[in-house]
Amino acid sequence: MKTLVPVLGDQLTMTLTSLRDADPAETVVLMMEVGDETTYVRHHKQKIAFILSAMRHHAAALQNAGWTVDYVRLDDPANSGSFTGEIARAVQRHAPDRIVVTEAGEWRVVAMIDGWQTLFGIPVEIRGDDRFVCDHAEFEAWAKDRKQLTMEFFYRVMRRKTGLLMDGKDPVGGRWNFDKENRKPAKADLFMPHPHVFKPDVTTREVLALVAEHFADHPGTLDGFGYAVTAAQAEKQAAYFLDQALPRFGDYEDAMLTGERYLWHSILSPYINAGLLDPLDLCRRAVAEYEAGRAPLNSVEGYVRQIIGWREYMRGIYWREGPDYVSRNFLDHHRQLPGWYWTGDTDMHCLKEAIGQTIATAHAHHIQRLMVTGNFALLIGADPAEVHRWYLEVYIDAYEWVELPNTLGMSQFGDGGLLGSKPYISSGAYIDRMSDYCGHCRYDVRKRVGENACPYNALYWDFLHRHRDKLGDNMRLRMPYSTWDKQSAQSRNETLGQAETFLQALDASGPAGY
Ligand code: FAD
Ligand code: DLZ
Ligand code: SF4
Repeated sequence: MKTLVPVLGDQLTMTLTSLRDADPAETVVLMMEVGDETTYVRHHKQKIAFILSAMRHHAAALQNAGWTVDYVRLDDPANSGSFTGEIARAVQRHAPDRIVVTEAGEWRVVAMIDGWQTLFGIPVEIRGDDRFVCDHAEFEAWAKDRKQLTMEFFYRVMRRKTGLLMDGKDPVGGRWNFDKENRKPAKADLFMPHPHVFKPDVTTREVLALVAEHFADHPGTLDGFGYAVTAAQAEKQAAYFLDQALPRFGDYEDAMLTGERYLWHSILSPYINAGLLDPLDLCRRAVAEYEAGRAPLNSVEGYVRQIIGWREYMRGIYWREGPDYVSRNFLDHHRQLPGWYWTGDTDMHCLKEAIGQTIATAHAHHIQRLMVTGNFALLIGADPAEVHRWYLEVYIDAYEWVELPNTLGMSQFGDGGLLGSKPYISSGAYIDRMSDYCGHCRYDVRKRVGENACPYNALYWDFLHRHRDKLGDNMRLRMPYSTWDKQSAQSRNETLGQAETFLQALDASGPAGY
């Protein structure tokens, strides 16, 4: 039976479920570079370059392994520009008896695939994606009937399921979570690891030229593009992380330093999410580092938790909450992001660093995303759907299934607290504690009012004041509300005035850059 197997840009895995029992002699693998995917948001130039180059390299790897691959390039004059249009053309070319596809990672693409059987009049088999530890039914079984979907409890289920860091029924080290040991600020260090920079080969250079020509108006720069684009290169970065960075990953997980983009993070998310690396294999190897005495438990547990905890949990939430999750706006926020979110051109040093490196590399680490750009967007009352679009555009690892719950849920409290019991907000004090940013800033992090007062400070109190009706009863915000209430009326008014002046100036600085 002749089978057409479409392989999407985040399915670059040799053992994909759609290919697993296929007969190479009876199968045509279809890979499609299409305008719809490159422009449904204005992806960062390096994100497009990474995905297209990795797709082209993966097609070559599949061919070397004996598969017949029909590859449609973006600049093919006959390219229809959409997955469905390309399936239609491929059905004409190959006259398959059926289509087999691994489920897509986005509601948008799921809806397209759901239409194919009727449209093309042949059976379409959609297979589960077992590159994840937890499937949809298992997440649903865990989540149903729970009032609060606490990640920590889900994580324990995943620890038991995978056996990672388990000593029989008990967690290794006697605790499930060693995060208390993971909140150290970092200092510049000569021995700090730096991720590999992979010199673009002929294929990547062709893609870089294509992206430069077709996506000149997208955010970011292509200068210095050095991401891995093959499974072998991604593996090289994985081995480097496990050897060089994992031992201090935990200690400095929340730290931020001027000019240091990566610290002890793995920089593996683009490869895991595109399918070039197996997340469970990485966890097993991290645990082996602990068992061999080469990495401490706080680091290894922290790493494992990010992958089988947070990553799986975010995916579960995305599929459980459905396609309209994107339009939730619990706090009724409608402000546009300032244009400098697309340039980094601001005098707030923390934001300049986080956005600057995002524009330069399409990457920022978790605390920059959560407590610098996310925190600021939440404090100013930015529209969560627009904030979601920004994160989906600018980060190389961003696909909606993982980006949306992180942004709209965790960072912007758009779902009213499904993922966290309180909003991730802070004044400048948190950023000062976890980074050296404030020492390089024209603003004074200790001041709440006045010309050079750190904007986060007044905005923080203004946020709490504005949302008292929705957040005032939140037990975890009792302390800050009580601190606010103890202020004199004059001091509170000065703070609110300071925030209002700042927000007016922000609005006057012009609309979003893109
Ligand atoms: P490390 O710090 O080395 O962490 C190890 C791994 O854990 C990562 O490679 C990643 O696979 C996983 N991980 C860690 N935290 C999370 C998380 N919260 N959710 C899912 N996986 C996690 N991650 C994405 O992969 N894609 C996104 O689009 C994305 N958007 C985000 C948006 C916001 C607002 C926030 C706050 C976080 C977002 N994250 C996203 C999570 C996290 O920031 C990135 O996974 C991480 O920065 C990737 O860099 P790294 O590989 O060096 O991670
Ligand atoms: C993100 C992306 C981009 C920029 N381009 C393509 C593409 O041209 N072809 C493709 O197959 N996939 C691309 N992707 C990834 C898809 O958007 C992703 O596979 C779907 O959203 C399903 O998760
Ligand atoms: Fe950011 Fe405020 Fe610190 Fe400046 S003073 S770096 S704006 S937190």
